[in-house]
Amino acid sequence: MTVTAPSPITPREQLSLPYRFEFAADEHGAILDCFREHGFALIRQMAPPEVVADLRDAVWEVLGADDPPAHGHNRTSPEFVEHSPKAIRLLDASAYVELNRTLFGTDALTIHRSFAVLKNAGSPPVGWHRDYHHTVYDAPSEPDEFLDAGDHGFRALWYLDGSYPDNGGLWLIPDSHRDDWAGLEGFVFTEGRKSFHRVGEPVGDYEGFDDPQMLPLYVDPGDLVLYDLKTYHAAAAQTHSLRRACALILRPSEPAIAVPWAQTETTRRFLERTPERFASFLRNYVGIDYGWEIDAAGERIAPGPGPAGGQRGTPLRGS
Ligand SMILES: O=C(O)CCC(=O)C(=O)O
Ligand SMILES: [Fe+2]
Repeated sequence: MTVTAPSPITPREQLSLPYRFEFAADEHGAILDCFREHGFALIRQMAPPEVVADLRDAVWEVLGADDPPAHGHNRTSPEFVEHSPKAIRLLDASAYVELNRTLFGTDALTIHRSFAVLKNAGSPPVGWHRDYHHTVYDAPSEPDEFLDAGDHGFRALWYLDGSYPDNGGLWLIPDSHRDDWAGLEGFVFTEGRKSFHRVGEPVGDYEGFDDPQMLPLYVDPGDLVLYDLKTYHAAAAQTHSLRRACALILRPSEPAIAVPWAQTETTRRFLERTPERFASFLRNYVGIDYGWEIDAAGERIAPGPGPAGGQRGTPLRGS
């Protein structure tokens, strides 16, 4: 593959950093060292093809089958695992579960949260952002602030149709998870360091891929992308084909985490129908209810028309 200047996309075979960031599924120590040091790691072929095939079907069934998205549209499900019995098959990717056991130092793991993304050709880029949801105001006002608040939280994404820089691909900025990361030269952060934009340009999440610190990832189906909640990332425009992605993120089963929302009906049904062999992963599972939010006075607001109930439309960006 040759690339003509000034394309910002580095050809796959030339992609290089002064350290290794691609690993085999059993290199736990090296994976976690890279993840902690540089804020990300790419693990090759961590899920077997039959699990990937089931997940691809699951994303399509949950987000596309009844009503395929039009050209240029994308959809997300913020509680993917609750909507398709095939989604939990990710727990049959034993290498993934083992990696989490090493990461957390315990065998007792619970599903923390899950989501799915379906993008059709023509979908716009996702601007640079981080998924970290710290509480900006006096008290948490949205569910993500309970689930994505931890200083050591992470995302673990499966790109089931792959992710490539010239077609909707995920890019990230190595080392940007560090609290002392200074930002890109010539850019300023937006409020709460959620994103950044060029000095002198309107405030907003930057959508360019033209700074040398930005790293394009080449992800094949079955590969796992692991990145810190504070690592800045973005996705290019989806020029052609469907792109299905999902996540099933784990955490230690104990201690239970406190959340202010009541169990949703979808969560209740999911817990009831999930086969016994996965029961240990459901201990202290809390689901998510986007209908929960509070106003400035701390009062609970009644569920609105948003993505509560688990359907479609949670923004892709982390804000
Ligand atoms: O790959 C993408 O489309 C963006 C993913 C992303 O930003 C996220 O899942 O937080
Ligand atoms: Fe994100």
